[in-house]
Amino acid sequence: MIDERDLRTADPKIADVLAAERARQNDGLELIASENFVSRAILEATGSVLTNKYAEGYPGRRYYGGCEHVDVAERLAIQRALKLFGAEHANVQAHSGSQANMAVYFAVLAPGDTLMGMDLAAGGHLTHGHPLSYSGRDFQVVAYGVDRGTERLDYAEVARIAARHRPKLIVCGASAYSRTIDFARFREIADDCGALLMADMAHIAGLVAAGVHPSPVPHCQFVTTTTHKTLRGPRGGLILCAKEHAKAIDRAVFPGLQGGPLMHVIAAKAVALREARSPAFARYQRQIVANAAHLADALTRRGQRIVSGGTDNHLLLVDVAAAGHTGRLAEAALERAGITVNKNTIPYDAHPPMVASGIRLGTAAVTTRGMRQPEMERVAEAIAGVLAAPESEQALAAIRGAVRELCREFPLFAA
Ligand code: DSN
Repeated sequence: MIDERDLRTADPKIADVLAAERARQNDGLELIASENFVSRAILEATGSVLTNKYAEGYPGRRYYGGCEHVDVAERLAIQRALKLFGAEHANVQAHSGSQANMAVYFAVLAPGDTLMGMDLAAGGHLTHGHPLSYSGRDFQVVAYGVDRGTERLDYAEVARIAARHRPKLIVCGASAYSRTIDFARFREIADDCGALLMADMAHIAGLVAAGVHPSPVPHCQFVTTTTHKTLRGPRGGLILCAKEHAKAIDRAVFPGLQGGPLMHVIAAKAVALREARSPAFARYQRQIVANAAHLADALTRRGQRIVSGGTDNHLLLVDVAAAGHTGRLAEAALERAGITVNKNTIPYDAHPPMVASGIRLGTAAVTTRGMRQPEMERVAEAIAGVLAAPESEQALAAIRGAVRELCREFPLFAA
């Protein structure tokens, strides 16, 4: 028989970690743009007996016996992903967004081929060709950024770079870009230079599912995403592609990159993909965007400079260097006030990423708690207060109190 003791009895130290993290999440303002809080149903699936099961292969074609139940979960996850995003093929096994991206590269590129992606410093992602990631090591990388004046994508410049370097694959999508991405325009650019197109929609997948951001699916041969950001599912990856690439993608994931899929996570992905079809989820996504717009506006009214002047999606970048700070200092001071953000480079940043001139704020997690525009006003007041006195322990303690009060009005967990 299995050890039936609960975690508190079996391993008090780890139980303490869970309890402390639960309290941190409940009492603090979570503004990290890539984080969210999953439903109880998703937590239940993630912490389930499905973690015990090996299922290498795909539904109906496994290398292990006893897969009849996990097959149902994986098939449901696939069907729901296809329906939600209107795609032709879905692979739900990628353990993460990074591995989803890797699978696409391995499916269509050979070492030394040219990959074009958005520069990390301009808002892209490590896996879009950064030299410290596999994507920058195995391929010839060409990067595009944003326009210095508008701090937005300059599609004419992207087209010029693509025409000059003729990449085999262009990656669009970003980790710190607050404006709508024109996927149709990217497809024209890719077609003109003979490239395939991949969108990494990890940040905006929930918005896309709800029709709040244009979908990359009709325009891209490949779309990758994580499932845990605005999509509000378990931590994991997902790949959508055109039928003609289905076999290559499935082979790249397994046996190319991964062994056994995480069936408990796949079951939780299925739950999340079902939740994402509900009218409540669409309302939630609209509120995320309204909250981000309000937060950008409220911070601007309090003298902060927002990169590109605002936001169209769930995130915004605040240029804290404009007020004489570094992102590192701002992140640490906000943390002391109970507000979790991450320092982030801004376009053409003079500082390296570990220092950075900006902070990135996202509204997906606070919107899950039920916060709306009036609360964004209070959040902006708290952030502006911290940035006005980042080294005053007294000011930070007072703001910490106000943050705790706000969070207690919007509890995350039932008592
Ligand atoms: N680490 C994620 C983010 O914070 O944007 C991207 O993978």
